[in-house]
Formats: sequence, structure tokens, C-alpha cells
Amino acid sequence: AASPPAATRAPKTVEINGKTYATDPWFNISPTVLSLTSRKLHLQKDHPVAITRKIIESVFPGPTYQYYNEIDPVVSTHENFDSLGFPPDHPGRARSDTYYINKDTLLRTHTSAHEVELFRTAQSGGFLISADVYRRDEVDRSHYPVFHQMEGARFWDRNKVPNGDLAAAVREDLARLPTHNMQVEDPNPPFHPDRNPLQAEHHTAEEASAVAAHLKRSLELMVNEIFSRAKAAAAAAKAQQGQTPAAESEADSEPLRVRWVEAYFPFTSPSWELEVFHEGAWLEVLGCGVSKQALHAQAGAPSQVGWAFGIGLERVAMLLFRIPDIRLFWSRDERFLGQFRGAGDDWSRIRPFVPFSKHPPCWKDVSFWLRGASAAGGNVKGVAGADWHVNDLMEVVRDVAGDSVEDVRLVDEFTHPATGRRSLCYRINYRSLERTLTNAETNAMHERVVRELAERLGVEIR
Ligand code: FA5
Ligand code: MG
Repeated sequence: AASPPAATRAPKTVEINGKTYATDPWFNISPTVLSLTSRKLHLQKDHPVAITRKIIESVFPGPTYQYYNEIDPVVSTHENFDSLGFPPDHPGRARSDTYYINKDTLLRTHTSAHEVELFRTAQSGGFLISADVYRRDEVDRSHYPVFHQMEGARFWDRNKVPNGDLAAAVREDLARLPTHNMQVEDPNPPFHPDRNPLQAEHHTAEEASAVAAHLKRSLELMVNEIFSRAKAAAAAAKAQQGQTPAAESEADSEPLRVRWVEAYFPFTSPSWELEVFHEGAWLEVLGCGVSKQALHAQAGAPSQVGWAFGIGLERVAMLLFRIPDIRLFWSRDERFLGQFRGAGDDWSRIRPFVPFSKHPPCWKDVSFWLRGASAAGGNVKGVAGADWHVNDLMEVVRDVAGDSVEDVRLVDEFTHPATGRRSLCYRINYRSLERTLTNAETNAMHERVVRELAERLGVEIR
């Protein structure tokens, strides 16, 4: 994995939500990201992430589902990866992808980190966890190093169901769920011996089919609820503008289309992703599956059988509120926050977000030679090398320019014919969502980005 000289800048300890942690050379969390650990957007009244959370919670009611919304983001490597069956060499564990405090302690990359703990303690047979999660990633309008996920799970204890008939108990619970009228495409069988196997040592095909059917219906109902609310919001906005229902576009009256796609996660089998047809393309909104029995066993409850899902709250909120850029969620600008005021208590007041004036972009390029081993090439598309990872560049840009950067793209890659050295050129698009940046300001930011790239990543600017 790439090892930027971040450690040299690392503090000896860091404080996160009132607790102090000792760092070691694995530490790689930028000050910007550290400062976001206290924001907790999913708990802020009237914030679109919090409203989205509450709407989803309403589809998974208590007492069966218990809600956990304040679990600390600092977890062990064991919780985040090992307990879920991630192999030791899984790329997600790399320092280029994950924010580490020290070798054994990190900022959770997903809410699944808490599954085993809650399989042990949640007595009701179900839970929802909403929380901030952290990933080192690219910079664009749908990626941010901090976002929010909701984990959901439902499980049955085969020693406690009537007559010991697990499949019948699950089917009975399924029969109590409402129905919907979405168009659902589900072309694959509930499990497939190679692509999406049944955990044959632990349950029968009949049991897994019942659990899968309960899972799919539950999540379809959730998506249906979100999109019905999105549709109602759009219609209400039109009505307010004095447009009659006759002016409703065709897209608004089409039924919602969703589809189930086979997937792979180390902690579920079989597994699926749910995609929604949105503005002409299929968009992945969640991952899910039948929980691996090893998780229930670790929780001391090997007789549990059930399902789990993980959904990105921003991704759903962007659809529900038509929010075009993920940076907006972090805005403290009244022109953003003010548009949702009151909607947290009364969902009929949800309206599509109206962008405030779009400020002009200003892009600038930076070109540099890679150093050391990666300079010789051998790695693909400027993404990663022995001592180079594109996520390190992304982080430097975010650190310097913060939310004034809209996206960063590789625009050119070149290998010197004589020396074999590799050069990369990235285009950084500076654009604030809140105001027009002055030329002087943009130039100063870009100069600092260039300087810090040279200092922190050791690249040679061209
Ligand atoms: C996971 O994180 C799994 N833990 C999900 C899961 C849970 C599977 C339980 C099975 C059982 P994934 O990395 O695909 O999977 O992320 C899950 C969801 O989070 C995605 O479908 C998407 O909605 C959201 N998501 C992922 N990456 C981002 C991102 N960079 N920005 C915004 N949302 C994201
Ligand atoms: Mg995914």
C-alpha cells in the first residue's frame, strides 16, 4: 500500500468524541476528516440525512427493530474486518483506503462493523444502526470521505420459533408485511451454487428462500416509501408554482422500477444489491444478504438465522431531495439548511432542493513525475503504485481546498520514452457551492496544493 509521509506529521494522540487514542505510524487521518467526527448529521433535526433516516426507520418499526444511532465511529480492525470474514489481504484494509488511528484501531468504513456485537445484545430480533462512516476515496459530486450508512438486520432463533419450524415462522412474518405495486425485476434464482451459494451446512433451501423473500419485500417497501415521498414532494412543488397536475411529466407518472442483482459480501450468502431506475440509469442503493452463520456463532447465538442490509443515506437523500452534490450535506449555509426546516416533523413539507445560483468553475492542472519504484510504471492508470496512491493526492487536495473543490480527474498520463519515468496530470476543478471564488483565492489554493503534493507525496512537479 502507498505510504505517504503522513506519519511524520502525526500527533502522538488524537481525541475523538471526548476519548483520547494513541497513534502509531499507521495514523493517516487528516485534520479535516478528524473535525467531521463530531458533526453527526444523521442526528440533526431537519437535516436531510436525518429525515431520510427517520423515513427508513418508519418502515422498520419497533419493538421488533431497535434503533442504534449513537455508536462511536472508532472501532477495532477486528470489528471492521476480521469479525466479518474479510481476508487478511483484502484491499479495503489498506492505508490508502481506510483511516487508521493505529494498527488496531480505525474509523469504521461501514456500519457492518457493529453487526456481531448487536447479534449478541439486541434481543428483539432486529435492529437498525445509523452512523457516520469513513473512507479514503476520490473527489467528485457523489463521493465524500465521510458519509452515513444505515445497517439493518432481522433474525429468528430456530430454538424459539413455534414447532421449531423456522421457514414457517419467517413466511408468517412475511405475510404480515404490506404489499406494494412497484415493478420488481428479480431474474436470478434465490441462490446459485457457484455465484451466490446457499449456506448448506447451516440451513435448508426452504429456510434461505423464506429469509430472502422477507428481506426483499422489506427493502422493496423501504424504497417504495422513499420514492412515494419523493414523488409527492415534486408534485407539491409544482402545485405551489401553480402548475396543474396535467403538466406532470411522463416520468413522474411511471411506476418505480427496481431490480435485484447478485452480489458478493464476505459476511452474507447469498447476497444482492438493490438498484433503482433513476433518470435513465440503474443506481445501486444498498447491499444485503442472508447473514453468514459465523457471525451469529461469534455472537454466541448459533441458532439465529436472518438477513442484513447496508444502505448509503446520502445516496437516498440525494434522490429524495434532489440534492445534486454530496458536499452540500456538510453546508452550514442557511440557503441550504433553511430549505428543510420543519420537514423533520412533517414529511409532507419535504420539497425538492432548489439550487442556489451556480458559481463558475475554475479548473487548474497539476503535472508531476512520480518518484521511486512507481516512477518506472508497471501500475495501471495512475491509480496506485509501490509508493503512490491516487487517494493520497485526493486527500491533499481536500485538506488544502476543503469544500471548494468539486472534482479531481486524471487528464493525462505519460511515460518518458528514454528514462521510462512516469508523469501524471490531474485537473482540479475549484468551485464553491456557496459563493464565487476570486481568481487570487483560487490561485493561492492551487499553489498550496502543488506545494503540498511535492512536500507530502514527494512527487516532482513539472
Ligand atoms: C457495504 O458497505 C456493506 N457493509 C453493505 C452490506 C451490509 C452488505 C449488510 C450486506 C449486508 P458498500 O461498500 O457497497 O457495502 O456500501 C453500501 C452502500 O453504501 C452502497 O450501496 C451505497 O448506497 C453507499 N455507499 C458506498 N460508498 C459510498 C460513497 N462513497 N458515497 C456515498 N454512498 C456510498
Ligand atoms: Mg457496493
